[in-house]
This record gives sequence, structure tokens and C-alpha cells, in this order.
Amino acid sequence: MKGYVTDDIIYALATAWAQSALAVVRVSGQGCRNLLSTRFSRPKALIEAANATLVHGYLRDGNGSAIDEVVAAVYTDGHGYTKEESVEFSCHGSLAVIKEILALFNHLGMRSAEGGEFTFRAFLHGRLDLTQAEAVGELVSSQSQISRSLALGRLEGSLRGRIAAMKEQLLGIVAAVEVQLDYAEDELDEFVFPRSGLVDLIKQVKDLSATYQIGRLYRMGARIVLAGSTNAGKSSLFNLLLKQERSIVSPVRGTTRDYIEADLDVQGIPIRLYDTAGLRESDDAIESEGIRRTERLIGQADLVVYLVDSTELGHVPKEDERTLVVYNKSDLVKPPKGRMAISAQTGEGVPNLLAEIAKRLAKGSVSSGDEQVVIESERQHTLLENAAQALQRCLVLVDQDIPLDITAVELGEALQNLGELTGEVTPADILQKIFSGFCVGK
Ligand SMILES: Nc1nc2c(ncn2[C@@H]2O[C@H](COP(=O)(O)OP(=O)(O)OP(=O)(O)O)[C@@H](O)[C@H]2O)c(=O)[nH]1
Ligand SMILES: [Mg+2]
Repeated sequence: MKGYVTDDIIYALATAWAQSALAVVRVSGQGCRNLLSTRFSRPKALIEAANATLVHGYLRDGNGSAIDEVVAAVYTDGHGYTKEESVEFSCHGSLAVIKEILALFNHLGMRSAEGGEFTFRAFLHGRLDLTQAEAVGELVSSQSQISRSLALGRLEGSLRGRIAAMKEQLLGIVAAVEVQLDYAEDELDEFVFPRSGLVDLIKQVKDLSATYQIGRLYRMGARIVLAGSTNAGKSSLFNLLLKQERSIVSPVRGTTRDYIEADLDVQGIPIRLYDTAGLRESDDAIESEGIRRTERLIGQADLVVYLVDSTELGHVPKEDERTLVVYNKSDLVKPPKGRMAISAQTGEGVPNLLAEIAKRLAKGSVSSGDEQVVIESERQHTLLENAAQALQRCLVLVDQDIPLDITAVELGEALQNLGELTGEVTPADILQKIFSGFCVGK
């Protein structure tokens, strides 16, 4: 990367800036062990340690006083996270200790790393491609089991491998076209464009791109609003799902006035659930404001679970993609045939309801987290879409018998997009954005 040097030594606190039992401070860069050994109680042991070994000792300040007892995990050049000589110090997690260690490293002439800089170096040294570097961020910020598992798969190279295979297939097509373009037509047998290979490739790219929806769902989660008329049992269901008495339940209509929200997990999908004020005509100013808020939430929801009180069927909205009508109080009255029914009191029908919610949100393709390559990055989605479109245009041109040099342009465009995905040809400004806050080429 133009303008970026990796020969300075960087350091950073790898754990949270908070008091805890232990904290980890990382140092990376050629010669870091020599420099660190000047303030380490066992200099020789640190300098001569083999790769991936632990060295116990004390870090000392300029006067020779111990700052803390530490364990240094040593990685020699070509190994470790950054593939540079590096040391990870596990120290005690007191803020005073952390502060002193960071001050010591600064004093020794090392540079405090920018956010994402360790990962950026791992990328520069070829330890990770761009999809894996992104997976590091996605893994660290994952909120659900499935999101974590999918990100880990990408970090281990599942997406990298998938894209490499697609690129190889594309390069095969490009090579065939180039041979044809390089030689006069009469020197070669009649050229047949590898059409079926192209069709297959388009499907692969599109299929991978389509996983974005599910990846996003498991990452970002969804908003579900419990709505319905007063006394329908919204707060009862809310409490049942959260397994705690969060919302007030009573036979008095209009009990819930303002909405309450809480987080839960529905079959691996992170859900923000809202209990809302029951919908009815009201002269009460406060209740009316609550109802307005309910309506606003309904507008913003990914899914509205509309509860109907089976004992007094009032307004029943139309089912649509975003509205799931559920008949409550099935323990008292049998609901209409074929309709989703539950009892928020006994819990009857609730597992069915949760399965239906997950199915609706995932639009049929519920993930178990370990079966497939799924993307969740908008950048990757855009590049895959661009690649698919370029390949599709190429197919149209081939079918119209347009000269090969024009179809080759579209193939080149697709190749460019796949290259950007893995970071082979990614512009510096995009890299800078990905390794957030970190200045490339400054
Ligand atoms: N038998 C039976 N009673 C229920 C069921 N669900 C709720 N109830 C009762 O119905 C009454 C109203 O329940 P809530 O959960 O407060 O209803 P709500 O929809 O939150 O009502 P508002 O907050 O007033 O809009 C309470 O007395 C509940 O105990 C159910 O499935 N079966
Ligand atoms: Mg309520």
C-alpha cells in the first residue's frame, strides 16, 4: 500500500478499557522483542523465545521498578496475527496498570495503533484476504450465535474459497476468449463460447449475493411489534416470550399506555420486541398519544404480530407479508379454523408462533449457521451484484453474436468486482473505510 510503512512498531490494548481480571496489550513490528527486552525482567528469555511460546516476567519502568507481573505470548517474524514479530502481554486488568504499560511502550518509541491497524497489517502480509479481514470485525461485533458462526466461517476462509472458485471459473472463460482474440479466426477451429459455464457462474454469483438478506437478518436482527386491541393479551405474550413479568397485565382495558421494548432471540435471530398500547378510540390524551406511538412503531416494524382476542372478535386486519394475525386466548375459545392460535396464558401454540415468525423474517430460508457461506457486508453484496450484472450483460451479447472484444469488456468488469471483493484490486480509499479510522497512504 503506497505510503504505508510496516516497519514501525505499534501497540494497542486489545481488551476493553475497563477494570477486569486480566487485560491484553499487543505489540507488533520488526525488532519489538529487542526493544521490549530493555524493560523486561528476563530479556534473554524474551528475545530467544521460540514462536508461539509464553514467557513469564515483569515489565519495569525507567527506574527499574516493576509495573506488573505479566505473561508474554511471543510470535516470531512470519507468524502470529499480523505475521510480524509480535508480543501479546497478559497483564492484570487494573486501569492503573494498563495506563502505565501503554505509557511505557510510548516512551520506548512505539506508536499507538490506529483502530483496525493490526488487522490491516495481517491483510498486507497476506495472512487474511479482505473478506477475512471484514469477518474479524463481523465476528467481534456479532450479536447472535448464528451470526458469530457464519462470521467465523468467513474468517476461516469459506467466502474466500468460494470467491476463488468463481474467479477461477471466470478466468477459464476469459482465457478462452483471449485466445480467440489473439489469433486470426482462420488459425483456429470454429470458436464456441463456453455458454453453459457462464450461465452456471451467473447462478453461483447470484446465489451468493442473495445470502446477504439472511446474513443481514442474523446480524442486524428485526423489529417485531405486538399490536392489537386493548385486552387482546399483548403484554401477557410479551412477558411470556421474555420469561419475566416486564409489562403490567390486567383485565382493565388500556393498561399499557406507552410502549415497552426488550431484546430476545428467536431461533437465532436477534429480535427487538415491542409491547404497545392497545388500539381503540380514546378521549384520554395520554392514551391517544400512546396509540399514536403504536401506529408509528407499526410503520417501522419488520413484522407486526397482531393479536386478536378470540373471546370478542373485533377488528381483524388483513394478513400480509408484514402482518401476522394471531388469535389469542385459545384456552377459552376455539379460534377460527386454519388460523394461527395461541394462549398467552398457558403457552399453547407459542412454539408454532415462534417458528412462523422466524420463517417469515428469513423469507423461508432459516439458517442453522454452519451449513453455508453467507455474506452480511453491504460492500460485498454490491460487488457481487455488479459482477452478476456484468456477466448477465455478457450472456446477452453472446446470444446476440456481438463481437468477442465487446463481451470481453463485461468479463473484465466482473473480474474486477470479484478482485475487489477479496482485496486484490481494492482502491485505497475503500480499504481505508474498511479498516475504520485507520489512515492508509497518509
Ligand atoms: N384466559 C386467558 N386470558 C388471557 C390470555 N392472554 C391474556 N389474558 C388475560 O387478558 C387480560 C388482558 O391481558 P393483557 O396482556 O394485559 O392485554 P393487553 O393486550 O396488553 O391489554 P392493553 O395493555 O390494555 O392493551 C388479562 O386479564 C390477562 O390475564 C389468554 O391466553 N388466556
Ligand atoms: Mg398491555
